[in-house]
Amino acid sequence: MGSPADRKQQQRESFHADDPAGGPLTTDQGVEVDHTDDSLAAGERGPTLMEDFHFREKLTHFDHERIPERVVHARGAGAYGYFEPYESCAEFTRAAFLQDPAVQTPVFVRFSTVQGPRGSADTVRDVRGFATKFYTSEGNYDLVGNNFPVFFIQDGIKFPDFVHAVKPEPHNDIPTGASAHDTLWDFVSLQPETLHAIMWLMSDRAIPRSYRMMQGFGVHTFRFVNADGRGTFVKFHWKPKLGVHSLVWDEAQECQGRDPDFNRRDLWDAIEAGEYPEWELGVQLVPEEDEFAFDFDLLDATKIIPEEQVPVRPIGRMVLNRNPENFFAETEQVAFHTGNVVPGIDFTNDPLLQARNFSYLDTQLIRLGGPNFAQIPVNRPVAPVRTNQRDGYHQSAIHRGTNYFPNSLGGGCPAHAGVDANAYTHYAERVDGAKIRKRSESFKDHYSQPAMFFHSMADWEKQHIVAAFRFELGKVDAMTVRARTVEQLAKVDGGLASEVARGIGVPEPDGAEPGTYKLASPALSIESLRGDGSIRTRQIAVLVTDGVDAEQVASVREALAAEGAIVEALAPTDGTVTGTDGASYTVDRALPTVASVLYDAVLLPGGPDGTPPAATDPDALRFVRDAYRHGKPVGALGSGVGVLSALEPDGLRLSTGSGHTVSDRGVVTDTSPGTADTEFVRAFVDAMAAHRHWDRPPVRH
Ligand code: HDD
Repeated sequence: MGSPADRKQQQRESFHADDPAGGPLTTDQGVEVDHTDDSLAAGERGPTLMEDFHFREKLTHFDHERIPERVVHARGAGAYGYFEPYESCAEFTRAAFLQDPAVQTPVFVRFSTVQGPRGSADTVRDVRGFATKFYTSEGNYDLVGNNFPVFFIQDGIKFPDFVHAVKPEPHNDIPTGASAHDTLWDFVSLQPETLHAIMWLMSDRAIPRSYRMMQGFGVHTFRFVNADGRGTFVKFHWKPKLGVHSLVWDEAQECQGRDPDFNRRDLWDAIEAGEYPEWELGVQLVPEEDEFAFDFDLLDATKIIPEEQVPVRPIGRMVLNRNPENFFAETEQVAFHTGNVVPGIDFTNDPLLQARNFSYLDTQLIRLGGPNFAQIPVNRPVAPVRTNQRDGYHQSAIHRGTNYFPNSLGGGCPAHAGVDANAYTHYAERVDGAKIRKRSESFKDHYSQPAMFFHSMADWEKQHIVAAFRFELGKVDAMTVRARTVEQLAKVDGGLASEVARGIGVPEPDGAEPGTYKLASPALSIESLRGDGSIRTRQIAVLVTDGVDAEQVASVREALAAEGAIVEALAPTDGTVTGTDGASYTVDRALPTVASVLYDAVLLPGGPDGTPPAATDPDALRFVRDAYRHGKPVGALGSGVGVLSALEPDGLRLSTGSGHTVSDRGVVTDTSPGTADTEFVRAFVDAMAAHRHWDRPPVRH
């Protein structure tokens, strides 16, 4: 304790509401209660009495335990951690938390999906929120971003329209957590400014493997302001140390049933295990004089600045190392607001950002029930707060003294900060214009960047995008909407439009041209974002049964664990299996309680009697087939290799060298009996580092 990063933790601890002395149950008024299992009644079988104040208080409190969920981003998971800059950014910004590499700033981050309600599944196709609250020495700074760098609309006045369109349809509240329905695509087909974000939504970015493995973006162009008052345009990027990895659509859908908490659990477990997720903060900086140097408008949130044009400069790193102690108190009640800025960070006239600066404060008032939500522990700055704001619902402070400015009776306190102090000063941007309700012409190219995105994808990414469009539009009942969307896609890329059209029963567009923007931005492909190449925290399933070569399992398990992977032994039932040497081997989980979609790779050990241990168990066979179909690494040793013949209907043509390791498109085998050698382990680790193997026939995702 004592480092700047601990300040938030110390503050939180002062709010802990547990009674170390362990006294008896009481009412809210502190009256001790001896019995809470039966209500007070007139006779053993008689009616409940009104005077049972304990019953009434208990039920009343319970009835009020829920607050309105967020209108968007309702489902989320959060964690605390810290941020530290690599070096001083004083040249560009005076923000205190970006000055000194020795100073850590506490943070709270909440990741979320957008469309679904609080109880919806994690692995839906959706944007992910990536909101960071920096508890800086100069007050709270919120970077309320997403895992896409672009948004669906250009002006916040359209936000209610967009959200109404994507949310479940009003008559039947269907679908939950999904965009594959008529109203969203109706909106998209009529509103081409959505197309760039839609391309991201149809890509694998919309089904992240883990919150720990996705990028984050501030989306808007913001403004850094240095101590001399000089402004620099800035775009924020978070880059995960573990690289960017995604699920396969078929797998994501199954995951929704097998473990609706897949991403939430993954974040929680990693932090509990001390595998702290880490991101690098990068900035794209554009001098003010270059405001018009681009063929798009910097104020348009449907555009990126290609990294090849303005490189991302790493300025610091963030580590999440502490789970919340109470989901409701912290993750549910955290209140983000784009308007929470600190000296040195300012806005631009991006009309989406301007609207957000209104909306977030407004939403917290209804969601958290009044104007005092900044007093909730998770929202409290660690910087001192001195205001003349008073009273209101849920006021928890007992203010004393004067409550107005200027005053003499309170000694003039709180006084204005001095001019040379660290007060927030708004950037003195010159503004001159007629009042007008009109979109700037510079916002009107809606096709070049979606085309650039598509052209920047690897072939497998393009295939996934086509499949996603076919899936989504295939769920749309109105054929007019399907056809109109394809017409829009034709303006992005004729080939894409034709391929989608062929899958959804609408005519291929006439004379569709390939996209006009031929430039590619390789940095957009997941291929370029593999991280440090490690397999840390990847989950490997080892399928075991009685007769398994226990020594082999133990050695390979140790080797993989040394690489930071999490290895679990799965068997048809819980308990133990008996290994070849007669010793018992502990099972981590019973197969019926898990599924391949919850793991990153599967390993089939051998048994000396020639019987592949997994060969006879239908759950195990399904497990292996699913892993293979989803492009995951499959390893097999000794007689375990025999199980892979079950994959022949899925297109596997197994080439096994005798007695040495063969690695082919993520299938790693070694038929020799006995302990796995280092060559096998290395090949399996490499196959896992690649995450998925898209070149397997047939691809059905
Ligand atoms: Fe928003 C929540 C991100 C546009 C209005 N938004 C919310 C959250 C994230 C974002 C991550 C969840 C915060 C949390 O975890 O509590 N929103 C974005 C991004 C946008 C964006 C990256 C575009 C660049 N949002 C946007 C617009 C508006 C809103 C244009 C309204 C004009 N957003 C809200 C909101 C929410 C919200 C209604 C719901 C709950 C909340 O704010 O606290 O005010």
